[in-house]
Amino acid sequence: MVRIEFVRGDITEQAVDAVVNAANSSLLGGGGVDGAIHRKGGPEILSECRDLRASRYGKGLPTGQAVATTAGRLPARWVVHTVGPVWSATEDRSELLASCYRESLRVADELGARTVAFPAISTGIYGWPIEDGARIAVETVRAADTAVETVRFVLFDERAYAAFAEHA
Ligand code: AR6
Repeated sequence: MVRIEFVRGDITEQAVDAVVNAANSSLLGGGGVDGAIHRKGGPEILSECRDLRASRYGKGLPTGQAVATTAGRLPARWVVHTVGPVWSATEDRSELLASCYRESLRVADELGARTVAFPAISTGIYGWPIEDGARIAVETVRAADTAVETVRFVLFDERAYAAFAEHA
């Protein structure tokens, strides 16, 4: 079973095998976690993302899927980019959010990663309510069939930390 940790902090500072990026389909950067990862990781990550767009993902990375690059100047070895769903009050997109966690762990398994740090995917710019986002994140990771030994949820503020810690 995966060991789950909750910490308050910045995902770009995590010395783990892989950090997960809450990206968008373009893979070409944005704000929030995505902006921080590209800013601190440097241009190498973006260059690999451009290559992915030119090869496997001409139309962009679909929501709920994940793909890896190296991590440039970050302390981690790899970045796993995943695209969370935008929150909708009228449509249940929970399965797509769960898929982000599952697919990121599947990619981490392919890389041979043993420690993976996740942000609270979709709960920032994409507007997902933090309590629900936290529940889906923890339940999905707990149920995942993976060789990853430790998953660290890295929460940026106290409210997000409290929402995740509910599920400890
Ligand atoms: N470390 C950990 N968590 C963070 C950090 C950080 N450095 N920065 C923000 N958070 P978001 P999304 C928290 O907006 O909702 C981008 O433009 C934040 O408080 O990064 O999936 C992409 O390109 C929130 O709880 O991701 C997409 O267009 C959580 O991380 C879009 O935003 C996720 O917030 C993706 O939106």
